[in-house]
Amino acid sequence: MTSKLDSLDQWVNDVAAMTRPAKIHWCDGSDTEYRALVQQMLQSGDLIELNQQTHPGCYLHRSSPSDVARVEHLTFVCTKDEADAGPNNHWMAPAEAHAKMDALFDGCMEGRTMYVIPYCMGPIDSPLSRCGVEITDSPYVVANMRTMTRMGAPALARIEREGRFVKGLHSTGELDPERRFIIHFPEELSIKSYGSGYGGNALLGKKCHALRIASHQARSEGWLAEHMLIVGIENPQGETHYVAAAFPSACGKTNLAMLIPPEGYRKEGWRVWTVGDDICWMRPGADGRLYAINPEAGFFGVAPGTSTLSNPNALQTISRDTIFTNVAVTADNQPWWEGLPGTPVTDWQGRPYDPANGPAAHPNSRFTVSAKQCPTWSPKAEDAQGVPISAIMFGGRRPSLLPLVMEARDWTHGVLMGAAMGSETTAAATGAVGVLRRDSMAMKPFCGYHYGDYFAHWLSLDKPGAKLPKVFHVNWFRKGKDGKFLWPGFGENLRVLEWMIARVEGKAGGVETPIGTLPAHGELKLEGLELPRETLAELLTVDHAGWQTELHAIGEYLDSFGTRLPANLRQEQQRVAQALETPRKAAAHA
Ligand code: GTP
Ligand code: SPV
Ligand code: MN
Repeated sequence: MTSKLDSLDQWVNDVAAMTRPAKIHWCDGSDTEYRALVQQMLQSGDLIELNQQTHPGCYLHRSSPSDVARVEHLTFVCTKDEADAGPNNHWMAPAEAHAKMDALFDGCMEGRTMYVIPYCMGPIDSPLSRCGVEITDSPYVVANMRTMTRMGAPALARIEREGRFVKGLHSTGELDPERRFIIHFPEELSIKSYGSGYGGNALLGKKCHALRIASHQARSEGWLAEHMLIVGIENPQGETHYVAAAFPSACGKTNLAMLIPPEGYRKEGWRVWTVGDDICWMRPGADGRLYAINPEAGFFGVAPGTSTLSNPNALQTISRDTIFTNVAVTADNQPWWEGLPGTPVTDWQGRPYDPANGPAAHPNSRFTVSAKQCPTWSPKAEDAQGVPISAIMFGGRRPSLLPLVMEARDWTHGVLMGAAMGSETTAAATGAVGVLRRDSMAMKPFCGYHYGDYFAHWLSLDKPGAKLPKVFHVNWFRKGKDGKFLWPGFGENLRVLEWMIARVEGKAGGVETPIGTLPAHGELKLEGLELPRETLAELLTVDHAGWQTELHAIGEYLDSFGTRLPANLRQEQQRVAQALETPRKAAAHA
């Protein structure tokens, strides 16, 4: 009998014949292997040792200054039929894309080591997990994949059992932005990435596999692969509700996943459990509820802004055994970024720090760390069955109009809320920052197929027997006339989550408005928070005229998906638009 690994061996041989490495290394994921890789990278300068007294096991990596974020304009989804990729993706014909990439890969590993990384996305024994193999010439990628996935021998054993895995081929190449492509072949379960060593472009298990390829697979298999955090909220009675939240890149997923309750809540006995901070795979269980796993094993989190005030859990998590990418360094060789006390002496490019050159740490500088080091890491995060999801939240950076929180009246309305999501762009991708764009379900850069089909897939989960989560939309980023955030955010967001959970449990009445249900007067607990009455009123106001304009824009946006847009989603948009035309009490808190 031929082994299921034959196809893997065959592929590895084919890739080696094309890239012509000096050596092939099969990664086993062991500590010995990791230590050897680190030593090698310290010697080559790929890693710089940080202060081992204050930050044991911590290293700094400086990427090429032109390679600091995902490159959405160079990211392609190559389906046989162009229409299947949708207007939300860049497309190339598969044959053309293979030819283009193989020309770049030709001989690209000469004189170097080719690493073969078997990995599992999700707990190794979970039926919801999926495996892949990444081939790369970057030891930095290997070190990061070891932290971000279950890499090595157990994954290889599962691949041998299942025979099916996602093939990812990566080479750092010359780091020339003109010769950089991140290419997906969802129908072949394969990825080719050339010319970038950065995060989402190069750690192929993450956005390429766990979102673009997985979303495509999930559609045909009846599940969801989403750009969502997963957090457990335990009340003083010891009951835990799990919530999944889709916020666009650099919009607060890591922060919410590691939330520290305000003092009053802590005294009452509320606790928060981190299950995931970036990606969520969900599937309907036998009881009709959605069960979720975090396919990742680590965090690749935004460094700037991470502080004892904003995210003490993250700060504690990254106090040891962490790889920092593109942060600044202090005089005593500690990692530094904007938001931390102290002063930097060296910026992210290794130059003496000069404010005239911009921030000391790159705005998209990141830390890579094992999730196990997080003080609030949930034991349920390793549960093969996943956690049941009680509520789904959507949210983005909306400086105006969008209230602090609103609840969808049913699943269809919730899908509309997700589809209509907008947010100001951030430094997580190259391009302009602070521009409002639609980012449906926070998946604009990650949905591996036509958004119209994706919305239809979401709607299709609402079938007899389904016990779907309640859907909410939140906005932590509403600004006042002075340009400052109206809502304090961070730990205080638990107040909003408590209301949501009360709604799930049928313990809060809410106020119905045309755009959804908002907290009724007094339902948001604000004890211990100095929030002026007028600010709260502003956060919970429904501006009818503004919303009419918004609904019109949402309608136009939905129409851009053409005939694949599900008719009932457009009808839902019309229902809300019509409800807004009926004069009503303008504000929940008037
Ligand atoms: P990716 O890893 O890029 O997918 O992003 P993420 O969603 O995990 O981003 P993260 O949590 O690291 O977001 C960081 C940014 O959001 C920082 O600029 C934070 O200051 C800001 N942020 C997070 N939570 C809040 C909040 O409640 N209020 C406000 N105003 N800002 C917040
Ligand atoms: C994001 O940009 O949403 C990230 C970072 O989480 S990356 O892995 O680079 O995609
Ligand atoms: Mn992300």
